[in-house]
Amino acid sequence: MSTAKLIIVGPCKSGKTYFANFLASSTTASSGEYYPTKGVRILEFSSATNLPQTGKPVDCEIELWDCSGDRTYEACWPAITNGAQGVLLLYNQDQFEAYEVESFYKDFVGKIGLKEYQCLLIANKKSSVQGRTIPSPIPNVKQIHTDLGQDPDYVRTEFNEFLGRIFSGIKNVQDQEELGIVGNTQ
Ligand SMILES: Nc1nc2c(ncn2[C@@H]2O[C@H](COP(=O)(O)OP(=O)(O)O)[C@@H](O)[C@H]2O)c(=O)[nH]1
Ligand SMILES: [Mg+2]
Repeated sequence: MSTAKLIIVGPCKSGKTYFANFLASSTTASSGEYYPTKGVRILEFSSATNLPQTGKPVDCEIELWDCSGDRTYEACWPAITNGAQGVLLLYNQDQFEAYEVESFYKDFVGKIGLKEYQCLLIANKKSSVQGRTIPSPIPNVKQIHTDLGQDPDYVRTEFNEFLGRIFSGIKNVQDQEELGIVGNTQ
């Protein structure tokens, strides 16, 4: 069983906690009330994916850190990002500022040296209005347009593909380390 630490972050009230709950349990319930996340909340769940190159199935254990986008908690961000292997950067496609998304990218992806493939941009929609296609605020980073009410299966499929890319990256690093150890002992 492989394990990964992922973070979900983005502007406040975009639907991160709702989205995280869906990923962790595949059920969603909204009372209509907004309960801001205080700092961070960690969800643990398992999932299955396939490695992109080989198609090899992988059972994975996910630690999903649902991080508040409120800058009040900014001092905690280095502790939250420490050791993360992937970031879901979620924003509300009906109400967002591109500079805010860029700034989360810098703080959560750039600062800890993650590669572009380790981030998934999620242009989320939680209202019943017609969806739009938004150009990615961060070039070279994959973006998906989501509406959990309309197409939860699409979200699950894209998330599993993201996991495949993350676990493939983790495996490559492990293989390199093992080669290094073997190389050093010869
Ligand atoms: N019906 C519905 N409500 C949503 C959806 N996403 C978020 N909400 C509601 O919008 C509010 C803010 O969502 P939340 O996930 O707490 O935002 P966060 O601050 O980004 O974590 C909450 O009242 C949620 O229940 C959605 O896809 N459908
Ligand atoms: Mg939240």
